[in-house]
Amino acid sequence: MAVAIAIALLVLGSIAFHVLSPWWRTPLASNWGSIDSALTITLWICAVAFVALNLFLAYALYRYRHREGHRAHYEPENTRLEKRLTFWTAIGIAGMLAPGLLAWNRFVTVPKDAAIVEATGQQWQWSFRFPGADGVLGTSDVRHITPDNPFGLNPQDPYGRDDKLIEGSELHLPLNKPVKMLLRSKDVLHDFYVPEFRARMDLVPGIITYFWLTPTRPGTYEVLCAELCGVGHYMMRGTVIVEPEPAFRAWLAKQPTYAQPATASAPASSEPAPVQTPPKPIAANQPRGER
Ligand SMILES: [Cu+2]
Repeated sequence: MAVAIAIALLVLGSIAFHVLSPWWRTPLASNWGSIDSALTITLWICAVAFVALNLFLAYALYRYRHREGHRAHYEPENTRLEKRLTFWTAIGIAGMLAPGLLAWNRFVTVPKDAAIVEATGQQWQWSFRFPGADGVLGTSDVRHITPDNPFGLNPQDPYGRDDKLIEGSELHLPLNKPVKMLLRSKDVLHDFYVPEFRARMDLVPGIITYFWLTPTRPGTYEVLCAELCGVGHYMMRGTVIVEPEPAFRAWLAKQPTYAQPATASAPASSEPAPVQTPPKPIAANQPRGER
């Protein structure tokens, strides 16, 4: 009886926590309302299953408790019950998968007029690149990375000459304009995640992954790395500022290009770019206790 009451209280407590919890989704700042819908549908299906199954469990514990003179009867198979359980489980799982598949299909189908931005991850900071006037990003490869060429742009590729390079981890995006995010990693797996955009994607060394979004709310949002990528993972953060297009254009015009780096006129021993100082590079697979 105590267990049945505990299970019932667990259900009531979970519902109360859901209603009273301050931990809600941040206000949506992109076009990905369909991802919110998929999350909400999944939550409701799981909630109905959780409440119904646990209350049934509590009821069965009480109803079929041990009593003198009562004897359980043996029923190892019940085809009708199994068919009904299989049917409703299939409906529930299909209901959770279908909205996600629809949202995913749109997520990777980039509109033709989308602008291009590249985000590069490394232990443990973000950098960004925009194509220049030609609208094409130059090719890049980790083999080209040197202290003078941290983005690893191909020096022979004319398309890369006018690329805008943003080494600090502050990205600006124009409001209400679709943008295709290309994602590249220099070292290990990272994950580009802006909670307000709902959108996220892994950065995988050796390939370029992508998704697209349209920012719909001006503001300043945090870029997080959502993939455990080593001891400095927690501080691999950036900022994305969504602003009207004229302000964005003005900001972009001030950014250095590959052919004309910002530090070209500064003394050679100038301070490094004002990015967060990461802890000493330590291999991602090094045990945590070693530090
Ligand atoms: Cu990371």
